[in-house]
Amino acid sequence: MVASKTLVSASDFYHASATYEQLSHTHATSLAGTEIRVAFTNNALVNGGDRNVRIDAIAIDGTRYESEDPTVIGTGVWRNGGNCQTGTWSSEYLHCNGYFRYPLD
Ligand SMILES: [Ca+2]
Ligand SMILES: [Ca+2]
Repeated sequence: MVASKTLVSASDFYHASATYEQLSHTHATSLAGTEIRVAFTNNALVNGGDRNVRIDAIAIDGTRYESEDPTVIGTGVWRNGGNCQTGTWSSEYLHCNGYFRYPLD
């Protein structure tokens, strides 16, 4: 089963400050699965600034999953001066369109 929900729009999260914003979503139905993905879909250069997103962690039913956990796969993480790549980078940042894939246990 695939379920998706847009939590923020581009205008919501373009912050100059370094504060975190807590976002929440309650799904209308019960979900089951082995992973959850949080995607960054509007990467851009805006007035010379690079739009990125930092995700500290997600929490599902009280269980916290850190983005930098070595089991989390990131598909839009800038690495070693190259392009955004897929891997287990222990990063909280998505620099390009992509997603974090959190394994659920
Ligand atoms: Ca974290
Ligand atoms: Ca970017």
